[in-house]
Amino acid sequence: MKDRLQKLGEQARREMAGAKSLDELNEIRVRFLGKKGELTQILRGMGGLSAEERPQVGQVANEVRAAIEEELSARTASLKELVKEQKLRSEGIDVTLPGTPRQLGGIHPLSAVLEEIQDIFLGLGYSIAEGPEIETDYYNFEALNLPKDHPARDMQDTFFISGEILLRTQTSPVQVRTMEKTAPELPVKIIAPGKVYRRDDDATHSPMFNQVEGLAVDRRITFSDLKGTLALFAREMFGEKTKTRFRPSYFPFTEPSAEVDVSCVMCGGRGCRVCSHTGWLEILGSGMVHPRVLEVSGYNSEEVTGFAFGMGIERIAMLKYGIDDMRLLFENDLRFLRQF
Ligand code: 2NM
Repeated sequence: MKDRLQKLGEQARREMAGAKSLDELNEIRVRFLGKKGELTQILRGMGGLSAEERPQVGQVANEVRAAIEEELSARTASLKELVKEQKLRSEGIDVTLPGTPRQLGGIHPLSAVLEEIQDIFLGLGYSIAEGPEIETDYYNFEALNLPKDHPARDMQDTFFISGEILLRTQTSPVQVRTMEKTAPELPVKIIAPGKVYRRDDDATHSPMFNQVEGLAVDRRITFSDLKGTLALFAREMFGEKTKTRFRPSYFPFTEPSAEVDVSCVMCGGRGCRVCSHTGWLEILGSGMVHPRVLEVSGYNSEEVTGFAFGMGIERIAMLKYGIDDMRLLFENDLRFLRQF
């Protein structure tokens, strides 16, 4: 019996040492040490032994059990270590692998042009002013020297919400609101960027577009200040060689008024398709603020003068980048946008 026990112990330890996994090890443990295990079976048979033999066999059985258990815990520890190592290896990060490329977005050409315009005027000491897109008839028209039924209202076909409420057709109402708030303090030097709305829709007109209007009000502001400011703007925006040309025009809120052209950005003034072979491109409207506009905004037009101008951002972007259809700027077609 002692012999059988010893052989059993050796066999159990050999099998345990060869176990390839914790599951297999557990299966071996059950087979040898479990309730129905072989060691237990032998111990049950001890009833038939003599009183002399029993303690001796019992001692051997305990030694065999202890030896098996020792091997079991040693093998359990080494298998756990193995599992941990495998896990670490499979979850490890190879820092030498190339990264996942990310799609980078870009600045929309309209935003790029708007930011450029803002930077130029911020550099000249102007502040940025904003106001509501839903306006009153008063701020959009009346305060700008456009009384009801004035024929010049036809210049901007307007979206009315009700008799007195409308979508602003220009950002000039922001200028009036700012002057009202500032008067009688001086100076006022602001640009007003933002969306405006007109009932227009073709390749060069959209019912919604973006404008930047500028305003400088102080004592002794002259038309020379207007010309110098806008000539500088044109050079910074379109390049050092850009020439400017001022043509007489009409706006109800300025007197005198002038349209400003720049030498063609495409051909440099020699004449091409973009400038209709004139060598010039119209970029903005401007003028000296009408005394009536200054008065309703809280200034004494005998002491205070000012100049103002307005331009469409989409038009500037189209000229700068050679875009022939304004709608491309609003369609979010990546094949178009990726070109900038
Ligand atoms: C333009 C052209 C000329 C303009 C006038 C004013 C205000 F409020 F001071 F009267 N703001 N903007 C103005 C003048 C706008 O856009 C083509």
